[in-house]
Amino acid sequence: MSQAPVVGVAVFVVKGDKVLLGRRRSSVGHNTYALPGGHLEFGESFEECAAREVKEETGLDIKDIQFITVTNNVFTEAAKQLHVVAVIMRASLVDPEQLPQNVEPEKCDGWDWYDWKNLPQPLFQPLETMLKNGFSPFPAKLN
Ligand code: 8DG
Ligand code: MG
Ligand code: MG
Repeated sequence: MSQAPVVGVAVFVVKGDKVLLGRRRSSVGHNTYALPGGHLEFGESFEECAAREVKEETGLDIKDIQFITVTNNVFTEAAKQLHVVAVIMRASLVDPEQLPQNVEPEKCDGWDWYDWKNLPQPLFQPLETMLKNGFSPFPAKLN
């Protein structure tokens, strides 16, 4: 029997022209670079979920949390089949000097800032697809 789609929230935490990415240890997208994020919990707003997941995964405090877009992702290759409607948010740091911590080392190899023009490979497939479609979390001048 197939599972019902679930809602995910992923966050572009931006600092200058850099974004925060971490290499996944989870079975879906194993060893690919992805945004911090997770599943929407009962009663949460997208903004609340974004702030909670970023804090839980990286220790970072974010502000100016805005909705950007939504993507539809069907993962059929992992052992566990999964359909995620991903709400994509953008945010900045409360304190630009705050350093990311790898709070969930069983789920991620570690977090770092990457130049938008020089992203690590391979990217998590939903992120790769957004980029191929010309998406950028930055204003047009940086595209
Ligand atoms: P949770 O138990 O903390 O709620 O969940 P999680 O283990 O942190 O979930 P996740 O897989 O990191 O994120 C939920 C889903 O969001 C993921 O399975 C697919 C979707 N998603 C995208 N793009 C991205 C992305 O760039 N990063 C993350 N983390 N999730 C993304 O479609
Ligand atoms: Mg999480
Ligand atoms: Mg996560």
